[in-house]
Amino acid sequence: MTSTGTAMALALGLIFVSLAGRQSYAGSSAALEVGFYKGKCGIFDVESIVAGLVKAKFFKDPTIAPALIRMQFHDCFVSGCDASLLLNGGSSERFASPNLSVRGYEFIDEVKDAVESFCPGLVSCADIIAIATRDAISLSGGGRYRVETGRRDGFESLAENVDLPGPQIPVSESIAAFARKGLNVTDMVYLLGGHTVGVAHCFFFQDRLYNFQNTGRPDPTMDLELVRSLRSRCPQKSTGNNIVSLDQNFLSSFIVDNSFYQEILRKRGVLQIDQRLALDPRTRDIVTTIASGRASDFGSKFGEAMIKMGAIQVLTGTEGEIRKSCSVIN
Ligand code: HEM
Ligand SMILES: *[C@@H]1O[C@H](CO)[C@@H](O)[C@H](O)[C@H]1NC(C)=O
Ligand SMILES: CC(=O)N[C@H]1CO[C@H](CO)[C@@H](O)[C@@H]1O
Repeated sequence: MTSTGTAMALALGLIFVSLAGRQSYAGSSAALEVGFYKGKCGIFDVESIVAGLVKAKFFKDPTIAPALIRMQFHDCFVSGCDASLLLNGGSSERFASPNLSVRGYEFIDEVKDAVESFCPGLVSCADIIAIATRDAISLSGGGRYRVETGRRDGFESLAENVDLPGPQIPVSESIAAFARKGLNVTDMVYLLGGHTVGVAHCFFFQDRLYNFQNTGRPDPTMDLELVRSLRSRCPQKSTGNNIVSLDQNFLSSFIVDNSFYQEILRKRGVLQIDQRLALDPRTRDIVTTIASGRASDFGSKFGEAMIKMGAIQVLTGTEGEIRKSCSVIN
């Protein structure tokens, strides 16, 4: 935007605010804030309602944490954090191919139903994803960040809009993809630390195990022990539906910590992009720093990066809507 454009937008924003009073916001000029729902649901506290459900779910199934982390990433990277990922329908994001293994939809619906019963029409599905993800990360040992809220839900979900990076992406292209979302290289390296929990299907890395780039050999950047163990989980002629942990330190495959970075420095990254982070001159030093630091330092920096990712192209104020049910536009 030009400086005249900015001045114009600011001026219009001021006029709008002064006409409409403090209740309204001038479209996208409203920002997210910590505790947006505080005091808006009578005697109930929205974040506590969500927290209770996440906790109960987490103790039954800790894999809800990686499911939610990945869900927030996919939602935010495709047309902003507006819960468009949750929309049901033939050509929606939910059915775009890289998304097929995104999990946690039913859980978000469950949380939404609970929140609706306490305070109907108040809380967006996009905020439910953000709050629940923060809680799940905290339960997984990742530290508790001050999640921002005030998002509204989007109206559109089209499978064609999905251009998420694939696991074979070169670092330079990944940097560019994150830059398009306003995230820098450091943010990117921290966010890929999301791979400190969760799993990948063989399908996404099997090319590295047997005939890497038609060499007839495995990817030379992969530790041979790891090649052996991944081959046993992912036989050459299989459909690729088995899963393995993204963090190959088995003591911490469910813990949000910096061990993922230590693993990739040992050539034990499962996805090609993960391994490349430890090798590329643009990201190597950042990886080394995180790997050698204290796990709690990673926790707080990862939280900051999640907050930044959670603000990508959000709808606020009078934009978008508050869906009644997360899978359908009102
Ligand atoms: C260049 C960027 C990225 C690529 C290419 C990528 C790719 C992948 C792939 C291929 C999988 C395996 C999916 C499956 O087999 O079901 C995966 C899983 C996962 N990704 Fe990423 N990812 C990227 C960035 C991120 C970011 C930024 C986050 C979050 C901050 C994230 C969080 C996760 C999590 C938690 C899982 C495990 C999901 C589960 O266990 O259900 N990823 N990713
Ligand atoms: C990237 O962004 C973070 C957080 O906004 C900031 O602290 C950091 O200095 C930036 N790094 C670079 C290399 O620009
Ligand atoms: C194209 C693609 O990524 N498809 C995968 C999506 O997830 C399912 C279920 O995990 C895999 O079986 C597909 O191969």
